Amino acid sequence: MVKLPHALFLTTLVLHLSFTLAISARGRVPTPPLPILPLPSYSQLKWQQREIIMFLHFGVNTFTSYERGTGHEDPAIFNPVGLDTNQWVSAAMDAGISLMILTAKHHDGFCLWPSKYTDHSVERSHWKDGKGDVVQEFVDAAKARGVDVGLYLSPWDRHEPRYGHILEYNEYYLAQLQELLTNYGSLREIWFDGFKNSTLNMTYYFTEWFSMVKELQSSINIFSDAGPDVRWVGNEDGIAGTTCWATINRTSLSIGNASIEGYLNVGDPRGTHYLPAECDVTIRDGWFWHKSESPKKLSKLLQIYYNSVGRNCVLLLNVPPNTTGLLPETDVRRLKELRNALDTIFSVNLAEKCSVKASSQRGGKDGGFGPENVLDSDHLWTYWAPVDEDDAQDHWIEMRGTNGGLRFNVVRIQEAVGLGQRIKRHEIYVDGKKVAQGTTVGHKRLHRLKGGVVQGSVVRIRITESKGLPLVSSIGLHLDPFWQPKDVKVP
Ligand code: FUL
Repeated sequence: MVKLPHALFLTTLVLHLSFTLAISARGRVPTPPLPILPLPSYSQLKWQQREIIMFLHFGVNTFTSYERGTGHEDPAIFNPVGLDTNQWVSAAMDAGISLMILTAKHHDGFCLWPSKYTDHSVERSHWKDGKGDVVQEFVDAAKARGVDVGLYLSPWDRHEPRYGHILEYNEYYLAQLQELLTNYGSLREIWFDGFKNSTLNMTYYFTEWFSMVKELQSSINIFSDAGPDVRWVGNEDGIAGTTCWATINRTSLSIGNASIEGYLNVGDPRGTHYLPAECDVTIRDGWFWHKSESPKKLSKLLQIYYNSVGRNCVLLLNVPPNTTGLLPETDVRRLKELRNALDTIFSVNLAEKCSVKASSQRGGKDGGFGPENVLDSDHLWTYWAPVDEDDAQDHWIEMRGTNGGLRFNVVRIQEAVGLGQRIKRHEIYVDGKKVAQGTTVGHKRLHRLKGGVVQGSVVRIRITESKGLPLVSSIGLHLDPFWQPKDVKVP
């Protein structure tokens, strides 16, 4: 018979042992690697996943056919008798777009909402006898269908007499900003255009404006040449640098400074801030609607997509409403064509049918960081990670076609940017032959192969240089039927 003190001792020993074992068993589950700073914010990650955002330039310029109004326009000319913001939203949704940004006020100073601080607005137009509010109709239509909204409010104002009087104008601008940020619910992006072309001396109090924005809406992204959440890409052609870091030194940036356009285009591997670039470009020649213009060809839009989204940026595509207040049918059709083309190219990933292996994998087999993660549907939080000790700087991942050869002309690579942008250089091989190489990857890197369609059975992606260990979240091999480089015979 066991005496009581002995029984207690034994029970304690058993409990202690099983606890220790449990801890050590847990202790063997491989943990995610440490991130490499700077990291994106939650709102930046969400923004980057949108890939395409719709921009809408609308105002008195739509009726005068100017690109930059003088500020002397008579508000009475603004009369979009058939305005239908539902049609705008339908066009965006059909194109797979989840965020739309409207010019609440452009450089001419005319306000699309009845601002109480000026009468240079819809209030003095004939539209709805001066009782309408375009911003409200836009927001209502979008929100009713689950589409997010953002607004553009031009700092340069050619109408407002306070412009040029620094304190008064800054207060006026801030007052309008507060109207927009408090009366229309949640906004996902606010656009501060750095452009001004004025002889008047004007300093903008961006610091105060930005602080007020964040105070009123915490999940909003602020766009300007210099962020703080989204930066300009340095041109209005939809072209990011072939090297494009989401990181940059914010202290080297200033708003409206043409000399930093190159730096904005490329970013900085040693950047202290995560500040990804947005590529604004218009579907037509002008930002505003002009009768004589027509939308860009599908091939041009696809090229823009590859050069922006395919280079770690977001594409902000402007589609201007016409004088009726509708998006032109030609443009709506082109948007649909773009969506269909993107779906055709990217809905099939030939790599999914491949067996996949890598140079090494964190935590070994079944550790949770294996190369199979690049073929699942999560393009952010499941990823392939090599082992920590592997400092050979030749990390690779290989896909082998199971049923005969692979035939593709686009390679997609995505990094687990939630843990920091890392890859500096990479190369792509098909059956041992190099078919493409590049530098940064980031959220998404697309290679349209210069040699056209390749056929082969083993595709190897080598990461030859990175900040710390590379973490690859997704890989795709795609066939783009719209891509036929000149002078290349299709096999
Ligand atoms: C520029 C403006 O001057 C254009 O009119 C347009 O709004 C574009 C998006 O930004 O700076």
